Amino acid sequence: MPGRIRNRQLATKIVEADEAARLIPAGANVGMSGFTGAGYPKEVPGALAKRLAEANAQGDPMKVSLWTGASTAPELDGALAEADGIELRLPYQSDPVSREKINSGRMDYIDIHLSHVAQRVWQGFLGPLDVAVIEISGITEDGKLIPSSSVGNNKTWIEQADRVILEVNAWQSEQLEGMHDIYYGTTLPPYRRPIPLTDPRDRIGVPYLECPPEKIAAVVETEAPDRNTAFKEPDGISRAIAGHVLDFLTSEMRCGRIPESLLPLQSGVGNVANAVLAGLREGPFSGLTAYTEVIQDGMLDLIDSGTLRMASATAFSLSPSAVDRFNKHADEYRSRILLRPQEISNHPEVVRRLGCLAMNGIVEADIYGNINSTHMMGSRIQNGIGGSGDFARNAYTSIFVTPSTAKDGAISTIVPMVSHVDHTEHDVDVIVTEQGAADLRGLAPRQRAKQIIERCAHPDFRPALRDYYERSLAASYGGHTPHLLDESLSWHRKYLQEGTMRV
Ligand code: 0RQ
Repeated sequence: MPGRIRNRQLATKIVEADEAARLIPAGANVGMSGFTGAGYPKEVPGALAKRLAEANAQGDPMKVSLWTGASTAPELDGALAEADGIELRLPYQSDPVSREKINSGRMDYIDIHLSHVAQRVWQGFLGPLDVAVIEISGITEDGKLIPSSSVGNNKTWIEQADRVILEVNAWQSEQLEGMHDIYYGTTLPPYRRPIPLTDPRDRIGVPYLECPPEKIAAVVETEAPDRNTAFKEPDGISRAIAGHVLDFLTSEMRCGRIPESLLPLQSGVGNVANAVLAGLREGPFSGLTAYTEVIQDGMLDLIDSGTLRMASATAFSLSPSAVDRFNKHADEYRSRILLRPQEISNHPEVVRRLGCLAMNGIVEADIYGNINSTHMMGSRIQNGIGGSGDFARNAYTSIFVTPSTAKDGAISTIVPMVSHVDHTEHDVDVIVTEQGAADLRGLAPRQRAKQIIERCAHPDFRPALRDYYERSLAASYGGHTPHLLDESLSWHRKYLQEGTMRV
């Protein structure tokens, strides 16, 4: 790994992953790097999982609590969950094995706004952080740490942990050096000052993570790639949703509410979000910027086409082909991409000041505009709220997107009452499905219900929604947000009992 560990003192701390994993005690709180499959440690988690599995097999159970930036990959979340080695997980995950353990009650999970994590740890609610395991792309001569393809909570983990294990990954482009902006100015009240960021392009920190050398207990070398799943080609439904979002943005621009360069974009992860980004290339927009969490393929395409001037995020989430493209041209992308700690990329103060346009996927919405982003049938968690709440509440305009049905049409994603609430009606401006867009701004609850049913619901479910709404108007206890409480969750109950919400 020539040139990656340029500091002599830290080069003496190189060990194998097994040895580093032995530094993590049973019951430890472990903060690992990683955000949406980028920049997570690749070697130590596997070695730790082996140790945990052996201890569990010998009847001497051993678990750790795992904190990250967001989701990681099968080699980290999957391996540790498979070994039954995670006591508590936070703040966001999307791993199928972890999901199964959480939903069967064998793993605790705290689903938390991504911008809140650092503060919660500083406040001490989660206990002390024993060990941090952080992937970096290199170490400078004077011991500064060059971050890799995500920043996430790494600054906080390094500051808070008793000891730090570094994984230096030579697979990551050397050209990442200089692409990061690590802000060391956040603090607890009453000492807080404004975050001096008024444009997504602003640099307010330094390009390196800092860590006192005596805290660094081990350095592990690796050359393993990030997870990198490919995106699906946008299907008809994603393209229709993207079309409605673009029509909405175009009309906002024509009304003079937003400029031709739009406002800084935030886009959630997934295929629909990627299709919306792809569609922006065809729209009448230019000189766009992004202030978001994740840079996915669609954003890179927008940079390549010259439509997007600059993107600020905390992580990449690229398909294998986009990673190749990025790694080949990282030098050119450096002037157009900035990666920041998630405390800053998702900071409510900054999101509000910049006036972001937020676009996020959902599980279901109800006829009054409340949103469930996380729980299937009210109880089974899918991923987590992630950063959607950080942006939705503080954005200039908050758009939520979803196909109007799920599970081959058996489920309506527009329901009388959501079975779990992540975003209240107060944080939801626009709901878009392949059927159309409901602009809820300035509307009272009964007006919203009509818009959502007529514009967003699938035609097969519209008559039943109208019927529910009409009967609620006649028989509800209150007329402001009419509901029939005996019936409001009956659509979910029907699905659980009969496998369909259809009448
Ligand atoms: O399940 O694959 O078993 O069929 O849910 O649904 O349509 O593939 O949707 O990948 O766009 O994810 C909300 C989960 C959508 C995501 C969610 C079933 C459906 C399928 C997945 P199957 P799709 P997507 C930035 C912002 C919260 C976090 C966030 C998410 C599976 O967007 O996690 O926004 N958002 N972060 O069949 C029952 C319904 C359903 C349903 C879909 N109503 N009831 N099942 N499904 N709707 C990123 C970060 O913060 C890191």
